[in-house]
Amino acid sequence: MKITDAKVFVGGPGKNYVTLKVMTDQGVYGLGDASLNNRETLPAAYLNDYLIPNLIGRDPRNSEDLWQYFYRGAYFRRGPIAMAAFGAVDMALWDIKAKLAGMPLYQLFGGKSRDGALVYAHATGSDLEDLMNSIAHYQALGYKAVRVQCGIPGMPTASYGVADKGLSDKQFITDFSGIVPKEEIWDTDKYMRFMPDALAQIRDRFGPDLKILHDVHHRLLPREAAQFAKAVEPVGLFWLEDPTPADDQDALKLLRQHSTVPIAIGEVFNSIWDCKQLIENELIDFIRVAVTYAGGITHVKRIVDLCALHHVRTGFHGAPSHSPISMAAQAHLNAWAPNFGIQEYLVLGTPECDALFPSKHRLEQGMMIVSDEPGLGVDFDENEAKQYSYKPGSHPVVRLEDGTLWNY
Ligand code: KDG
Ligand code: MG
Repeated sequence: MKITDAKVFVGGPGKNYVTLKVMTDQGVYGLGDASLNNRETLPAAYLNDYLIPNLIGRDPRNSEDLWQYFYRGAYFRRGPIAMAAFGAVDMALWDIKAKLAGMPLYQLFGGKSRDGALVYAHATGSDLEDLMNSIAHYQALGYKAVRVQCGIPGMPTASYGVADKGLSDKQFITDFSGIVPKEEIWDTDKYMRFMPDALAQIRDRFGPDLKILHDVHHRLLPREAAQFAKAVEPVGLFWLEDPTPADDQDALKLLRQHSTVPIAIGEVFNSIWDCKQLIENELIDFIRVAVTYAGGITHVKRIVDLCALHHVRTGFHGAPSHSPISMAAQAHLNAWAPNFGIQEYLVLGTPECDALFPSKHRLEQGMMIVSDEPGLGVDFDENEAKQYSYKPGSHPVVRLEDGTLWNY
């Protein structure tokens, strides 16, 4: 069996999805997602210029060897661009393998460990009342877990994860008004004064059963993060995400000495080497990697297995950056993983998105039900894709009030 061709498509409804389609001489094809948010043309170039020319003629069933070939074979390893490109190839090869087996992908990992996978939605409010309404909205839809992000009184611009009034949070991650990022202002003192009490009020309003998550988005220093975690301890968060910059694997030691709040980190990691120390030292409770930027199913499964040895559960990244292809790959991992925790899931199911990526994966009462179709269980309609093309966009850049650059 041989790979005969592979194509990359960039574009989508309101997003620049990077979709890979790998064709074989037996008519079976596989799909992959390399959508590196706001840097989409780069994994597309890596695929077109380096990986695809090296895929043609190879046996698609040897996904492990091909992964090693691209990773070890490239002298300059890792990094989000290369790992997103390998990730897309890897997803496509697993898709082909499971289609050849006539099985849903999770069967190749060891079958299902659960009927449905708990997901969380994003509630957002420009102020606390607005946020309470947003949480109530998701609860009414059946969600059992909600990430809560709130505008901070006195902060000159919106804080992380907060949509402008009237916009859903799907629309704020990428600003398509140009390639030069907008700038936002961050003030740690105002955040530290407001947010712990806001979280306590949310717990009081919604009671003990709602699973509440909060994302600090790397904005606190280690000592501040420890103080914050200690202050929110009585709220009983499901997790506190990215309290410190993710590059520093030692930063969480201080927090761990002061708080037992569950910590989730890793959406920006792209290799097992970025989280090995965090996992082995049991400094985190949830791993946030995604198949999209962390080398696909082969590499993420390796991370999940290491996590299982250290009581770390999965909480894969599922921001709207990812296309339904990587969300499908994660749905299969979630169905299998013995150490599954939760899945971030932002409803991608607009009619345009469903038309571009038809699939039978579905959400029921806040749980993701994996499709039983062979392969990843998601398709890609090339005719639909013709109406979309790449649009430049960016994340905001964050500064302190005095102009100092800060972490987005
Ligand atoms: O592209 C950046 C987003 O993926 C990120 O800001 C989303 O932090 C995020 C989350 O937890 O979903
Ligand atoms: Mg996050």
